Amino acid sequence: MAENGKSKTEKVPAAAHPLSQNPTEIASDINYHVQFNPHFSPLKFEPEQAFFATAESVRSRLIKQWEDTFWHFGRANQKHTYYFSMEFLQGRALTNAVGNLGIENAYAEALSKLGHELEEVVEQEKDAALGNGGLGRLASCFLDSMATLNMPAWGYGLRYKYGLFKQRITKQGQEEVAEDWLEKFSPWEVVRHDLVYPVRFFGSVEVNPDGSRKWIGGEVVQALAYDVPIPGYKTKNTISLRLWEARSRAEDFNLFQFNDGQYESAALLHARAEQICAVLYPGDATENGKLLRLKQQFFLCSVSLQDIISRFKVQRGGYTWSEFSSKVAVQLNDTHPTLAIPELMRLLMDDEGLGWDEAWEVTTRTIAYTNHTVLPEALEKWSQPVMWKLLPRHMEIIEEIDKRFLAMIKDTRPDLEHKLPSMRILDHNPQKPVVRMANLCVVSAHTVNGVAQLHSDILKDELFADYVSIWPNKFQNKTNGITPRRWLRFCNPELSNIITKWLKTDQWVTNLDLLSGLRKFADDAKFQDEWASAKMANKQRLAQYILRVTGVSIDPNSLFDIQVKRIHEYKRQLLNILGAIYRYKKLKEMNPEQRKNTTSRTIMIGGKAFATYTNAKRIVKLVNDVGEVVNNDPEVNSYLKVVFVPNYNVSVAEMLIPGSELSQHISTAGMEASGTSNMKFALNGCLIIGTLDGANVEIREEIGEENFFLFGARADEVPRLRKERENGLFKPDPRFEEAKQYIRSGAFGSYDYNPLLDSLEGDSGYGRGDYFLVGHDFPDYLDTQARVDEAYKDRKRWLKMSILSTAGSGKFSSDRTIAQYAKEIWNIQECRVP
Ligand code: T68
Repeated sequence: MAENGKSKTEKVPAAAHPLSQNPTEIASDINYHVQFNPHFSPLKFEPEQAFFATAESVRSRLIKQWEDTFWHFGRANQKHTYYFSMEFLQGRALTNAVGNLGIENAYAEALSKLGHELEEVVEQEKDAALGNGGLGRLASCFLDSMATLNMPAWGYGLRYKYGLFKQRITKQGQEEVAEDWLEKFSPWEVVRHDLVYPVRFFGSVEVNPDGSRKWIGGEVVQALAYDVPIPGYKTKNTISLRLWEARSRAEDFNLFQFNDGQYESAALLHARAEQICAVLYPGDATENGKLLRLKQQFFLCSVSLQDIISRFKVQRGGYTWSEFSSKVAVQLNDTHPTLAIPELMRLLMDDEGLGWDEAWEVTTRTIAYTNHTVLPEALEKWSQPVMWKLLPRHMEIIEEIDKRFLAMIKDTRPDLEHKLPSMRILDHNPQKPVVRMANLCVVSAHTVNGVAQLHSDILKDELFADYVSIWPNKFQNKTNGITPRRWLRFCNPELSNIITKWLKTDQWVTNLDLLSGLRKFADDAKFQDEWASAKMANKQRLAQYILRVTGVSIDPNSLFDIQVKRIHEYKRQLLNILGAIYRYKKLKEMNPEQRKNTTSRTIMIGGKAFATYTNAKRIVKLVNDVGEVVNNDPEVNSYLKVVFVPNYNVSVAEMLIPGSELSQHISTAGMEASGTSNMKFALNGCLIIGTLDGANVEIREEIGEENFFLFGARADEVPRLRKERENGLFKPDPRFEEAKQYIRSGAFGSYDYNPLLDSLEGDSGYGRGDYFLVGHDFPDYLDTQARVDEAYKDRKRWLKMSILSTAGSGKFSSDRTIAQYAKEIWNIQECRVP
């Protein structure tokens, strides 16, 4: 490989690989992989076999341009960005790869010559679900944009064996099943056997005679690199997602014990190493779980930094450490990789011999931090005793950073001294001494950013307000974005073709602002008809999918109303389902004539609940129970269906979003940092009902307020409304009481929903009384839904709103986001492979 500039392959030309666009030659290449690179017994050539052979054929095409990118980046020796993330939610790769390479049609034709259909073959791929939700998917969209914009950048993550669990719905509600995405193998990754680094845990700190310090002993595991190619769209640039796997060494296997019949203890170190990358986000309710999670975080940080430093050192012409930050930018995706800060300090001081000041200068100029949440329970705090045990040298360094921060405040900002208890990195609360990771990031990073304007404002005005007065220029906003390739061009070819036809160019795929050119056709009857027929085709496809996975038949002529995201009380799926329950009750009370005047709706809700989050799991159960009753009620089921879409993931999203007409982004204002599915829905011509929260605010600005169904309290009203509720001053709307009472009456079965309903009234895990203000926003929500029903009856008006949603979505391309990070945070330039 070209990594250290010493590869032999540069001189010796590789055998020419047929990079042909000719379907017959591609078919023979696929056949070659079936025959000479077999993974299955020779007689089968089912869609699954076709998938693996096709993916290998595509990967071998990518290898050349991938290697060219390595070489080119190495030679250019420009500054690189490394995106550190515990999560990458890649989804499937085949459609994206052939689409980005522009060989979709050739591969489709080649497969048909072999008796297969590309659409069926791509369905065989398992989603790479190495992430939970928005944060992980954002990282994957960013990689696509970095590659497409020819940025010298790549991603670092972990190669979890089990990604996010598979969700099964049973009579009891959600059941989690391990998702083995590597069960067969991943055809995309390339293992780099030459890239192995040691990572240490536990042990102790030794003081050398010269006073310098060294971390010794403990447990050492090996980190091995697996690279996944990330092709850019219509460019040769193909960057890497480098995923690390933890391994033990052969000598860690105790042969003596094994021969003595002690099989488990013989393999103890092997088993411990394997645990590190066994699962994404292991439950951290137990001490063991916490320790494992911390080990994962440190493992990612330590090995990635070692890898970066070793590359920095071999870069042509020698190096000086003061240059490091002009060659390397590290972006921390939330606080999960915060340990990169003390680890970089340690590597520089203990291994490279730099003094504190020099190491601090290098570290703080290199690292930047993105915050993705203001929810107090999601701001990571690690127990000091656990950290001392696992990472004794890092705790010394963190203590020193904390000490110097205190001294700096005392010296230069005595006015802030009384704020120190909350601003410090170390919280020495005797009951529970912790390290506050967000504070460590804010103190150490050169830039801190939020992910939507409102969120960044809240960071500056509330969460990090005290730091702003010290470092006013440290804080920025970078509104999230989504890749238009996956989220429109490839998932919605029908609409994409119409857009290209009317704009007379497909340049919008890399310049999404061009979509604004659709505005002038918003009233054009012919354009509207084409737009509507694309939507209808997608709705029909979605209806077939829903029938297949749930057994529920839904009417493509009804309004398709979708809410899909992780299940969380702040995202308020409960508000949605209470609205559905109210709608059902009213339909029941109407006579048949009255019902005929209503707008038929299909409400689809999907998402996974964290395995130990009880209220979220109750919400999943409630949606399913309501669906069971409503969908089987012959009196009303042609006017309302309620469907829980099981196992929501990236590929399910690619099916749902193109067929959506209304989507719900209804979090309590101030709580959703940004949201990114709101952008995906709007881009696909779906109207939004939503609160003034996260990126909804900017979406509404871009598409026009008349095209957005706004309701609910504003973020600045929330604290006062919460106080009112706590003090018992809130008077609920009778419709809210009616909906809750209907559940209590047993209309949806005998499951005890009282604890869930109590969270809307009495005490809950979040304090007294409806912390998420479902009751407060309910009447406005119902009234706004009534406006939606009216708007849907006016086909022309609805289509116009839909067109204007797409036309106004240009800003939400992750290409725009990445270009801003590159210019305003990383200071990196394009590096295009010729
Ligand atoms: C999301 N955060 C925000 N966190 O909730 C969302 N994983 O508003 C935003 O659009 C998105 O980030 C991208 O910025 C998450 O998805 C996690 O998944 C998470 C939280 C804690 C630990 C692990």
